[in-house]
Amino acid sequence: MHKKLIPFFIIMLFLGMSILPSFSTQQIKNEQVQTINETITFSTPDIKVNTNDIKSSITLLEANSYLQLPGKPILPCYTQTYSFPTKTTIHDITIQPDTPITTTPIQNDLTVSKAQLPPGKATQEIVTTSSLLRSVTNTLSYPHQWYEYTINNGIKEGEPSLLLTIQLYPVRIQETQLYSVSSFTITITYEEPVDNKPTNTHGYDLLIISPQEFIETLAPLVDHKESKGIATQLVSLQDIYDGTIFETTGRDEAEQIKYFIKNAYDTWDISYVLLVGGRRPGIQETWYCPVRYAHIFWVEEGRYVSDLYYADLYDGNGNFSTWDTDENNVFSEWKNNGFFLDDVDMYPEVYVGRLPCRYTWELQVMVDKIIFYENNPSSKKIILSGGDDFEEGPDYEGEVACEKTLDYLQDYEVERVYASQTDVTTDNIIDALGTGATFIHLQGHGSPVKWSTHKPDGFDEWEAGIGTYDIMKFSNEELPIIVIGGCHTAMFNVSFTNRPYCYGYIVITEGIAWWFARKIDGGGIASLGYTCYPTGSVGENGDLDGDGNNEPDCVESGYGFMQLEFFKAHGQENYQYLGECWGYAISSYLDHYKLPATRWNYHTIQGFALIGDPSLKIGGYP
Ligand SMILES: [Ca+2]
Ligand SMILES: [Ca+2]
Ligand SMILES: [Ca+2]
Ligand SMILES: [Ca+2]
Repeated sequence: MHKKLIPFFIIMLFLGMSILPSFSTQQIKNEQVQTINETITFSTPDIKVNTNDIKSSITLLEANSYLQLPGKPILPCYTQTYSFPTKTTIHDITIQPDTPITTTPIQNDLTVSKAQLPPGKATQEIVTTSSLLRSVTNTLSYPHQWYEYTINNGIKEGEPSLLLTIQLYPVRIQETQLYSVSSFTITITYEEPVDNKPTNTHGYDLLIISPQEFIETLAPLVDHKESKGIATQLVSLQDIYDGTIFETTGRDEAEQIKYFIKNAYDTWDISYVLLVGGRRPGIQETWYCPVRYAHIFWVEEGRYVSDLYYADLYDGNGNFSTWDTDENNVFSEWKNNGFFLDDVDMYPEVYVGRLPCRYTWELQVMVDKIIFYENNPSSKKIILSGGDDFEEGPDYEGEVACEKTLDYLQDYEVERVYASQTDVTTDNIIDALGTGATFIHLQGHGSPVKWSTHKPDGFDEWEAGIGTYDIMKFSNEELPIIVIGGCHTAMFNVSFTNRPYCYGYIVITEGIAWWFARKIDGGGIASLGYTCYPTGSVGENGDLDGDGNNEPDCVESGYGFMQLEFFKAHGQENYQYLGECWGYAISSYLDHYKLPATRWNYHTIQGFALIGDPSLKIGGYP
């Protein structure tokens, strides 16, 4: 559903004025109609003068979120997500900032937000112009509205849900005045569906989609999954394109696959989708199992692969989530110097992972590894490795994020390979790993072929880290799930002829996340990383994730937050299947950072990829 934004161009206009959503109110006489009525109150905002730079910053006691747009003042705001059973009809949403609006003069320029950049680029460009307060708010108030909201369809606590996220802006500025309100009244009128249960009789848990070449190799995996109680349906791409099972719908192969997944979700109530097949060898880009490119330009990156496309089946209107709402055949589009064109829901309904194999032998390795893994219970052990990722900020961000993992995995044995204590090298990580572990969490900088970090304050040099060819050295018996925090670490559209972001390092045919997962005799069982630039967060600008505990921003937003939500899903929320943890992380990130729409957060969400089996039982079956 499109966000309803109410722009205000002259701030005096809305003094005392009612704010009505831009859709019509219906006459409601149904007994099923329910109403949420809520008042959210705020203290008087505090304008603090920072003694070090004679700039002011604005704080608000109840804020649980911050508006941080580059070059503009950092403003406290408030986010809340309401969840309803899926197919709930929302009849009306009224969000009313209560009068009076208080006006306070701002004496100093405000601290402005720095440009959001990916890890590794975060130190290069910082906006410091002192007169920005006036320049951004000369004629328009900032932000331009008191609130915005978005309605999406996804999964909350295991149930298909309609998710309404409201972002309130109780503090706004114009020129040198601060405008604030002490409360908002929110009224939501909605109607839950009468019967929400799927009516299918032939349910499946796992759908495996594969080209014909790989079908035979997957047969033992289907048998194994069935033996563990995971009802599995294996379907060839040809069957999807030919309409053998469900009628073929869609403008191209990727959309036909997505419609098939939607039909399987509706009819069979599937939870997991395993896509089998990567890029075919060769100069031309062709795929064993097609991909969808998202087109949100950020930094120098104009497009990137997003398998989240296949997981986000429905939007907040209950319609098929096309990712191309302006219908120009460019998906998830936000050009370099243009507007945000496609309204993308992004909340997953199913959990999607991919084995981007090119050869039958690679797939055979993965099938054997998954069966071995699930039949052999794991230790409870984690390897953490990181260093100092950003030149600015007092923290060693990679180490801080790694340590935070232990908040969620409290009974785990831990081995640390931190740049502040030792050299971050493949050999040291292999020593720490020993015979194996449940997880490896690497947090730092990446490329399709390399992961590394820096020693504290040693930004001119790189630690040796792990390169693609170092993966040959791993000979562990127990197979960890590897979370590789860094840019492009899960890129799987690389080839001999397509090697962006590799900086002349090494000639490769496949990415580091996939090589880790499909290593023969050792390595991992699955990897998570990014198919594009995610955003990094550095420094300290408040309790960005709004959990009431102000921590360094590197664990509260950006890629650090995403990865930690993955660990939280398993360790704290008790999700047992790999794909559920991936989906939890994506959904939580969306709850916090879908609004306001920003290029860097959309990259981070759409790029976070699971290279592995989404139905994998973490730690194996007992
Ligand atoms: Ca489009
Ligand atoms: Ca969705
Ligand atoms: Ca926090
Ligand atoms: Ca913080």
